[in-house]
Amino acid sequence: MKRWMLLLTMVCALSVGCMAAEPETLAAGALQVTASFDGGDAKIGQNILHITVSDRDGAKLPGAVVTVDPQMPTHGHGSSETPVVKDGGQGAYTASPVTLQMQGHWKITVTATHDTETGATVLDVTL
Ligand SMILES: [Cu+2]
Repeated sequence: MKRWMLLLTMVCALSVGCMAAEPETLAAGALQVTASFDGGDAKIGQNILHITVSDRDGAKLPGAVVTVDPQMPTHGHGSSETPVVKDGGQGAYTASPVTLQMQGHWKITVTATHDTETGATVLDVTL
């Protein structure tokens, strides 16, 4: 498990995506989860989140259970709406509405579960 995470970190460091300005990070877990806001940037109000889920070998993974949990850590509350996640097939998922109802710092945790494996990514957004 530890060796896998080290490998993941190395792969991540070598890829262009991780060096881009996108607020995207890989968190621990066997599944690889990416998430990006429709149109590039999050805005106050309702957003759409595009999510991909891959297995540890990078193969796209449909049929995962994906949840999106937006929280404001400094305010101690979450979103005013619960995002609905749709499986678009071939490892692509869409969450809507991802409602960020006020200015400030949001942490949006995207978690995927497939059989016994999980993976997550956390988006840091300041509006
Ligand atoms: Cu708040």
